[in-house]
Amino acid sequence: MLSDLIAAIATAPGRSALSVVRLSGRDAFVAARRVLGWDQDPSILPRRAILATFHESDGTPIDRGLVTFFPGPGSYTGEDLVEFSCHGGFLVPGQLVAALHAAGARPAAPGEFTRRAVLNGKLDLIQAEAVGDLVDATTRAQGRGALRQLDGGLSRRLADLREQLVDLLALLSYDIDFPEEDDGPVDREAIQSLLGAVRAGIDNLLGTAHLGERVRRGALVVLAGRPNAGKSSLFNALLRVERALVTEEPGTTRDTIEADLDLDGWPVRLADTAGLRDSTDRIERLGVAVSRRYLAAADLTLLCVEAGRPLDDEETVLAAAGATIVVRTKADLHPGADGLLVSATTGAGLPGLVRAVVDRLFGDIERFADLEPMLTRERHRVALTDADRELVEAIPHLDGDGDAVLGAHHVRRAVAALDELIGVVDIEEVLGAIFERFCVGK
Ligand SMILES: Nc1nc2c(ncn2[C@@H]2O[C@H](COP(=O)(O)OP(=O)(O)OP(=O)(O)O)[C@@H](O)[C@H]2O)c(=O)[nH]1
Ligand SMILES: [Mg+2]
Repeated sequence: MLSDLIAAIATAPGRSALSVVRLSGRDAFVAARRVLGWDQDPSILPRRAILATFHESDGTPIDRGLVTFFPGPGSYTGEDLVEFSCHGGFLVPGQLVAALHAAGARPAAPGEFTRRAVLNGKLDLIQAEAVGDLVDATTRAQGRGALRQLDGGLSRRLADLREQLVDLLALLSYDIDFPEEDDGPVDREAIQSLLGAVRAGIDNLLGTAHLGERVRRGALVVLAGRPNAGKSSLFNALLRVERALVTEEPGTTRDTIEADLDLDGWPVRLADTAGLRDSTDRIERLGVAVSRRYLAAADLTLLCVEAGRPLDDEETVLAAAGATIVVRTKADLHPGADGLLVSATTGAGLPGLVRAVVDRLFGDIERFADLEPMLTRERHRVALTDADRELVEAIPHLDGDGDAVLGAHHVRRAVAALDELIGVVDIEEVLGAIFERFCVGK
């Protein structure tokens, strides 16, 4: 099915050597030919770049570049699609899009190309999300994860689970339709073990959600500790730029400062906080309250304590809390002290700290990733939790005395939850939520 014709610039705006403009939908080739000034179809070779001149509707040349025709369904969107490579910058791509609009296309909405790819079965929803994640990725780990998801690993795993549930439904309907069959009732143990297998599969996937979401969004690492402990200095050293103010005066940092950081290929959001102490200064007190909120939300806390100084009571409590690494700061001033020693001044110990942080946050991934594709979004987690809840509700109805009709009803709802997740049912609403965050031309 070909839908109305859309056009948009697919590359980022601004000065650049090249830019790509996409055109997709009904009569895409007709509109393209008008812009190319071709009266008729000079035997288009699918998926081959052709050197051509692009024109405004009055015939004025805009640029000379490459044009590639992708006849549907063998295109990204599944429709007839044309890609123009033109020179970048502010003028040419805009003129080219305007010419395509004059030739009958309308501006594409954000994510509309990928949305069409989903509607035409070229990608499922999980893969479409991965397209967005790959474009948004800033670290190697995020890129790897998105690519694996785009490759269909998670989709296949979910489709397997769905298929097992459909098998289960078939067994149940047989039981409902032919309860008195001579063969005897459907084997209850087979039903229970199939259900158990699906629940175990769901459980394994849910076990990956925590890390998958952490990789996609970046882990929140909070620098905390007493005033003057060297938090802001460490923040700057890790960022390799003087971002936060540093002074010898305790209580320098008031507002929490955040920065995205690529730690050895892993995504981290690093936060520098106000030093923890009871202060009479109103503004500093507000800052400390914010620090505590960050501490509560942290995936990992780096508790900064000057080397050689024993931990006080509050630090001892914080150090014992789950995800905390005690970092011994200003090591250059305290040679021979114990612990994870770092010096923001000399840079000593920083590589070891980075390794420790990455290992604590992401160390489990290698173990997981080989076994299961990972869930990367709350949407995935919620859908699988819903599916599992339905299966739990089905259990009491699936033994010999239960109501198989009711059991089947719950299993069907579990299938529906998976369908919505993969995107095989009426998904307009889900699509809307996913694609509104895409950029135009994707
Ligand atoms: N010699 C040495 N001095 C350091 C080091 N790190 C920080 N300092 C000094 O310690 C003082 C406090 O550093 P900050 O980074 O501002 O400490 P902070 O923990 O952010 O302090 P507040 O924002 O007040 O909570 C400054 O005078 C820094 O120059 C270090 O590794 N070595
Ligand atoms: Mg500070």
